Amino acid sequence: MNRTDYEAIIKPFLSQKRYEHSLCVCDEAVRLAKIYDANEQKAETAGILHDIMKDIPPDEQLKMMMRYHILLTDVERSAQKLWHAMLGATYIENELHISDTEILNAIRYHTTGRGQMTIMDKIVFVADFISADRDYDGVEELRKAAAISLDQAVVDGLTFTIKDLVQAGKPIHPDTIDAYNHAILNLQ
Ligand code: DGI
Ligand code: FE
Ligand code: FE
Ligand code: FE
Repeated sequence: MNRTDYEAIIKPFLSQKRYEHSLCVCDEAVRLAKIYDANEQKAETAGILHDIMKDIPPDEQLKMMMRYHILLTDVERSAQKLWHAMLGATYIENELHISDTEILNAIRYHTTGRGQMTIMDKIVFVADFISADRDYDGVEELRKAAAISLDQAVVDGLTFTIKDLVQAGKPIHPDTIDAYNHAILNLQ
């Protein structure tokens, strides 16, 4: 399957806006893969598919996760925004028959990150932050960071997310903390 096939697969699942976001993340992931010497084809596939489950209503996402026997921790159950990443990776493995663990993990961890992130994890994580459709305070700084150091951009993205979550009084997933600690220690 190629990019055109995946575009047709995700289209019915997503709003126009989310569809365009997915294409932008795909483009950005391929661009980063070129700069940082990673597998461009895998970056393309992971980028385009990363949010495939994002627009499924939460109650339906829960039902699907039960069907796939995905068990949720208390933090995961409370953080609905994490579901589409866990479910997305499982859906892609089971229904699209993608078995490449680099692609599956990059999708699985695109929202939280994780300790010991692979180059593909980092590429999709950062591409999701700096894709052309993104327009938040600080995005230009993050784009500049990503042009210089992928690891710095991962730290900056995680810092952004963690600050936001703390400010909003929301729980922080252990993978997010683990990702932050590993990424910070990596820089030093
Ligand atoms: O799906 P996207 O909107 O493109 O982006 P995403 O999958 O990175 O989701 C971002 C959201 O996920 C944002 O609202 C913050 C939330 N999030 C990320 N890490 C954590 C988290 N929420 C909780 N509760 N805990 C986390 O560790
Ligand atoms: Fe997402
Ligand atoms: Fe660890
Ligand atoms: Fe996204």
